[in-house]
Amino acid sequence: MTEWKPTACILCECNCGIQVLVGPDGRSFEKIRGDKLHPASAGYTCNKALRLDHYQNGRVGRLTAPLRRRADGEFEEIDWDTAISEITARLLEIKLRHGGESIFYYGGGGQGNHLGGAYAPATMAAFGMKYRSSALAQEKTGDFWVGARMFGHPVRADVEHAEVAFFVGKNPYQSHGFPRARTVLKEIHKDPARSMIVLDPVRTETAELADFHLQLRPGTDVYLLTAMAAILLRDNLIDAEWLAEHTTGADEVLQVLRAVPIEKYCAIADVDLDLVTAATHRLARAESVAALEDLGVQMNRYSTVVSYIEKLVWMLTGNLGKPGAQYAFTGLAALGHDRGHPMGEGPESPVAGAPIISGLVPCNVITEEILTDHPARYRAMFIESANPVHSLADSARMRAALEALELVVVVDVAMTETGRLADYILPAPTQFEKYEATFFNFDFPRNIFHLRHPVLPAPEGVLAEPEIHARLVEAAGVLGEDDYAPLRVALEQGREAFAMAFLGILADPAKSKLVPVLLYRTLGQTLPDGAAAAAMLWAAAYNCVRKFPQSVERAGYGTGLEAGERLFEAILTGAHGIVITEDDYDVTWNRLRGNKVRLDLTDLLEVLATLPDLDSDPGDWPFVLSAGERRAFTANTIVRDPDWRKRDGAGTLRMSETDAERLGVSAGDRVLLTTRRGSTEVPVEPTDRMRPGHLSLPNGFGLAVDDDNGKPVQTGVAPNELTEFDSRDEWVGTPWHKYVPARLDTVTA
Ligand SMILES: Nc1nc2c(c(=O)[nH]1)N[C@H]1C(S)=C(S)[C@@H](COP(=O)(O)OP(=O)(O)OC[C@H]3O[C@@H](n4cnc5c(=O)[nH]c(N)nc54)[C@H](O)[C@@H]3O)O[C@H]1N2
Ligand SMILES: Nc1nc2c(c(=O)[nH]1)N[C@H]1C(S)=C(S)[C@@H](COP(=O)(O)OP(=O)(O)OC[C@H]3O[C@@H](n4cnc5c(=O)[nH]c(N)nc54)[C@H](O)[C@@H]3O)O[C@H]1N2
Ligand code: SF4
Ligand SMILES: [Mo]
Repeated sequence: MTEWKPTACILCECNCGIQVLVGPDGRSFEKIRGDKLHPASAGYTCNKALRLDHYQNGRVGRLTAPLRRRADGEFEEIDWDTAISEITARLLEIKLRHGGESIFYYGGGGQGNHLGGAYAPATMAAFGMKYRSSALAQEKTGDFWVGARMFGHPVRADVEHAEVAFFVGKNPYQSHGFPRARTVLKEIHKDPARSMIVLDPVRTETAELADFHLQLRPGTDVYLLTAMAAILLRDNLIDAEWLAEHTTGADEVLQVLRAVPIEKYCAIADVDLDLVTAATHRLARAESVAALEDLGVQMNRYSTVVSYIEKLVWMLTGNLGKPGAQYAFTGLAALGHDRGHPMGEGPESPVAGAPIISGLVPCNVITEEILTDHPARYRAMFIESANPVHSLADSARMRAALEALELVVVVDVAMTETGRLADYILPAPTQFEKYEATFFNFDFPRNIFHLRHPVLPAPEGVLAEPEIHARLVEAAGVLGEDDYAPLRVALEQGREAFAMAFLGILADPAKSKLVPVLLYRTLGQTLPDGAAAAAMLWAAAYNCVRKFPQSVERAGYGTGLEAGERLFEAILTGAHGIVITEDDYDVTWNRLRGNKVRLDLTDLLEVLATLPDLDSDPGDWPFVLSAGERRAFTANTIVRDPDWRKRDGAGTLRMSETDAERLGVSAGDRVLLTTRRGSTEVPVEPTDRMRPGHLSLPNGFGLAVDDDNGKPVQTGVAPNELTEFDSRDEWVGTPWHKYVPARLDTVTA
């Protein structure tokens, strides 16, 4: 029992490799350390990984039997056969009456678990489900859409090798987003030849390490970034030759930038013109700039337009396809890929007619798709590994929407805010009790993948997601032994024969969507150590070889059919994570549409050309609330046990010292925080890091967990009790959680 086992931290998209020492009780993590053998994190972890025992063994409301909600609202335990057959019957019945497209799929994985969600498309196909979404459609779809139109392939920033790191509404010291973030930030800070530029209204831990902190007025990034782009043009810092070689549409962009009132825009953003100029010149002088934008702008005014102008700033300075700049990455899944349809020409949601980006319905329109008489409204929801009642805008409205549905099925490890409203909850093993992986693999030039092996046995009564999907698909009557038999016969002759038989299935449109379960029930059964859930990765490995043959070859897997098998074998056995592809920086150009970048997105340029003066009268709402900040002890709602936090256990409202003084409150005092949507009491934390007029609440708080007497106790404020579903991006519908108009009142004790 006392041996270090490799796995990964599941609390953010970095998924740092860790090793755990399981205690003599066979279930607790006695010790956790960074895994030096992990190819990306190389032993690094942040403070959070070391407290993962609270996810595994804490007071979380763990579920170990399927639950069915009774008419009186209480849950009762049922056995798996009953759960699967009842859910199947009800889904089929809804399909018969309203069509499978009235069953909406949500989720499919949080920060550490995407393998189960990879099997969900089979369930969707079995019941005719058509529409889906996930948390990506409340943060990243604007970025994906703009990226798809400009590049035709998702790109990422090589912060590690950049001369200048440029962070726009991102605090990597807390939120990470690239490997070994804190180490890399400190390296840049210490190196006089490198610089860091940060756009953030808050003096974050990252801003403190920066050479240029542009501490702008919240929600004004579009002005500041447009001014920066205009300064590039005004001061002759644009490499016209490079643009002519690698891009189209530069002239249209430059024409708009020529007319920008630079001084006025800096004044609107409330940042000193000289500082903006100096930062822009530093960026333009650099050999390489790596830019990361995140929620500070993606959940804020002009979000999609900001995603565009942010990319123009580093494109106009030639920062693509070279070390330390942006690159087009490989991967086992097409995460972040979008077709880049012009607005109105792509797929749309059935009721609201909202654009579907990267296959995802905007999260903020989900309630509109349900709370209506429209005949095409969603009637049921299948929610896997997500907590939308807590994580999506306007929790009260989300609860009303779930209650209006005929059927809600939730797959989770614990009782959650969303689970409480489900008709059925199906319990899954934790991420340390099963094979698991994520598709957040964006590394470059060596991209990695980590199939984590279970480090603990699963308790009786839970079923891993791939098994749940297989049972549902079989119960729906679309797959059975007759379908598996020929594949099993082929398997006996070897993988090559299996690959051939499998290709035959892909040619049959009715069966091709059921591939995940077909693989799971055939190839999966032959994989060692119960690794059936890895079966999908066999197809993913082959797909990776097909899409990136040279990159896979360079990583040492050879070519053709053999490369697919060798890559899959390496994934299966590489318990510490492995390198899947190796590139050179030039390859980015080959991956772009037409090998060029399109700079002129005319619809978005039009917005940049006609930015209004900022409205200055805040009316009843003198504060801007940033609802959902990443802090030292936040991790979405993955760790439910409140005791996991070593600090900030209450989840304070941060505010400027000036505002605190004016209100007459000091640290720990409670105030009444009011938005258009709701009111709540919260303790304050005055700090000189905040601008006057700006407030910040942490994310991931407000979860209710039973205390020792079985009484649910809520810790902190659930941010989305305060947010509105219709406060959102004009283009792709992402929420403006970082720009919530708010008011504060003192409360008398
Ligand atoms: N500790 C921790 N790390 C996490 C997570 C977690 O829950 N906890 N969650 C993970 C997930 S799912 C995600 S998506 C990422 C998100 O990672 P980030 O986007 O980095 O996290 P946030 O703290 O939400 O927002 C980033 C910054 O935006 C700033 N901001 C607010 N308003 C504005 C504005 O008007 N303009 C600008 N320029 N900035 C503004 C905030 O002050 C904040 O510092 O973090 C991941 N990592
Ligand atoms: N106001 C506001 N709202 C926000 C944000 C914000 O900044 N402000 N941030 C948003 C962002 S960027 C994101 S990404 C979302 C995240 O929100 P969600 O996508 O809802 O994801 P999580 O909070 O990570 O919840 C994951 C769920 O998975 C469960 N789980 C854990 N392990 C497993 C497993 O192995 N199997 C299964 N089936 N379930 C498991 C957990 O118990 C939890 O219920 O929140 C968003 N909401
Ligand atoms: S929370 Fe920290 S340790 Fe865990 S994956 Fe993210 S950066 Fe790594
Ligand atoms: Mo996120």
